[in-house]
Amino acid sequence: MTRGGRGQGAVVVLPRAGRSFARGDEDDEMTSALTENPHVLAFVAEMAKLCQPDRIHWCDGSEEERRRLTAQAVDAGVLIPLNQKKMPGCYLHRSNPNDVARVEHLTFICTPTREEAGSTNNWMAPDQAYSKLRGLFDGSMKGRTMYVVPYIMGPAGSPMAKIGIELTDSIYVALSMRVMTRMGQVALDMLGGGDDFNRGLHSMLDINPDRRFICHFPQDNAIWSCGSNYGGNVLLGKKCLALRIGSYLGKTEGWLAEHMLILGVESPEGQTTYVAAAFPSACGKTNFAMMIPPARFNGWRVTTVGDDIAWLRVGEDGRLWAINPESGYFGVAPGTSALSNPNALATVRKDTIFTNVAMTPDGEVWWEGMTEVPPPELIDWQGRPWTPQSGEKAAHPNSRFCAPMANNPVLSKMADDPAGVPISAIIFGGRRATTVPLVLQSFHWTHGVFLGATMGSETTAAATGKVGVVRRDPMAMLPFCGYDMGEYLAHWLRMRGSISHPPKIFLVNWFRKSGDGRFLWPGFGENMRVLKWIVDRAHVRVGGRETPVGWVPRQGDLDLSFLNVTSDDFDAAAHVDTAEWQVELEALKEWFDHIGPTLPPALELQRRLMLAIIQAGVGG
Ligand code: OXD
Ligand code: MN
Repeated sequence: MTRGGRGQGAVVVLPRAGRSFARGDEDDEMTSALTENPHVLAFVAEMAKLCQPDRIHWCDGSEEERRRLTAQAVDAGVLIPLNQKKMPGCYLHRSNPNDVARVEHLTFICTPTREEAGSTNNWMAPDQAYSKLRGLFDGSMKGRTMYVVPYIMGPAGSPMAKIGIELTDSIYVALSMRVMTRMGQVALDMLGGGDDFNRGLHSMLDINPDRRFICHFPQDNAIWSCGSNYGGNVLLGKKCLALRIGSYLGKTEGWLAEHMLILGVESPEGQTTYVAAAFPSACGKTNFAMMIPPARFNGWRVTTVGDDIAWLRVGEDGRLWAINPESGYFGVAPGTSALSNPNALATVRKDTIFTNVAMTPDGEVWWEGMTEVPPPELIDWQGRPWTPQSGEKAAHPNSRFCAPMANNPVLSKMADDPAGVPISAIIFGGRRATTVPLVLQSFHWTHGVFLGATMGSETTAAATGKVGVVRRDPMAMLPFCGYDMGEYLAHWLRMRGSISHPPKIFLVNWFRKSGDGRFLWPGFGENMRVLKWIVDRAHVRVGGRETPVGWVPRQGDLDLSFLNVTSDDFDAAAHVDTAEWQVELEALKEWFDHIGPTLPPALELQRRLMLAIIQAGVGG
């Protein structure tokens, strides 16, 4: 391999005779790379030798490159231009109908031993995974371009940021990574000559579920993904690096990679309090992160730092500081409306790549829940004519928007700050029809970790045939923890030792129902009322009532003015029913047994303590 000076025709000649690769013009035989970093060049050369692409394109992340790749994607039918007058820079991608979501059953943590991956992950031995996938990658990019996508997770120059290089044969991935990450030359500049970067390899192959594998090698800081072109499986910076590999790095380096939004709550006096919140996938994280407070909260503002992922480190001041490693939103489209999230609608009006939404005759987008009355005719997510009488969904239920965070009207001015923001409160949220009150504050860190470790959502009849079965999703990390779950919870407990000013921890549940099946709480912007109590508790300036399972607000503690909720409904939403909690705490034994022998004893003791207190009839 040879190379010249950067910007002066740097050349990378790969072992295949006569092949050399470049920035810009892919047909040029002798062209330049964007870096002299020998580790990066060796990685690209080795993977190109395996995958045998016809061309290699080094992404520089420029606007000019975006325009050129977009035009190529349109020519190739990968992107469909939307109405450029009404939605400038917006495009629609239709995925293969067999490839519309993350595939947890095909996602593997490839640690040397099964125990390191733990009882909640699929495991494959690294040698076996590499050899199986090497067979699939062999020659997989013949006739295709390999895009070299250097990217930063986190603001450029942040001590909390990490660098990745994703090699992919998907132009959709290259363009989406430019939205979701700080991509291109900026990442290579930050890396310099270093070797500390995530090595990601992705090939769509023939988009066949039989050849679909998402493999993580935490010890190698590597990800190999094949057979899919769906965001969560292939935008390797997101779930794969920022959460699965990130959580492993966090354990070994003493920080936390979490499935959490980050928002700022600005008071009328100008004080901003930062909050991180974990909710399971598709439970309204993006809506919460962009919330518009109700009219009653004149002068209050919520600003978004991130909508999906938080990296948290202890600062020199002993507080927990968070960055959002992403620079865009890969949000679920259905249900996003002027009522649920006007800021998201504004965000996706330009420079957005939509996947599997429906298209109006005028070249705009539509999805279920966007408007109360659907348009009379549409092209559905599979490109077929659709009318409300079709009897099928126009947009796929997991259709997505991929939009730059810079478009968000309520983007926090701290979203790009390399230092991150100090977190005063952590919220865990599940979807529970019973038992879990509207909001609960933990007594202390260990109790808070317990609440996070046991959060869950009830399955619905439609999904499983069994109502009321709780799927536990600790810290909303069940599909995203890159190592053993018990060790992960132990890491959370250990972190307390280095946080001298820990955030307060809360559990919320917007989904509690009355005996006759009504939601007791309106949700959406009204969640601001709960958020304000949380912020006030974090600053120790509002009251609450102690119950055996945590602190809850009393009627007067939460601002309920101009709210269409009866005081009976509020009481029912906030109620701690000790009989229900007894059942809950007893049922948790099974979940803890499932986590296995690495479950921290402190969490089992916490369970027994709460149970003993309830059985003794104390409080309630
Ligand atoms: C998810 C997502 O599945 O953010 O959690 O896409
Ligand atoms: Mn998510």
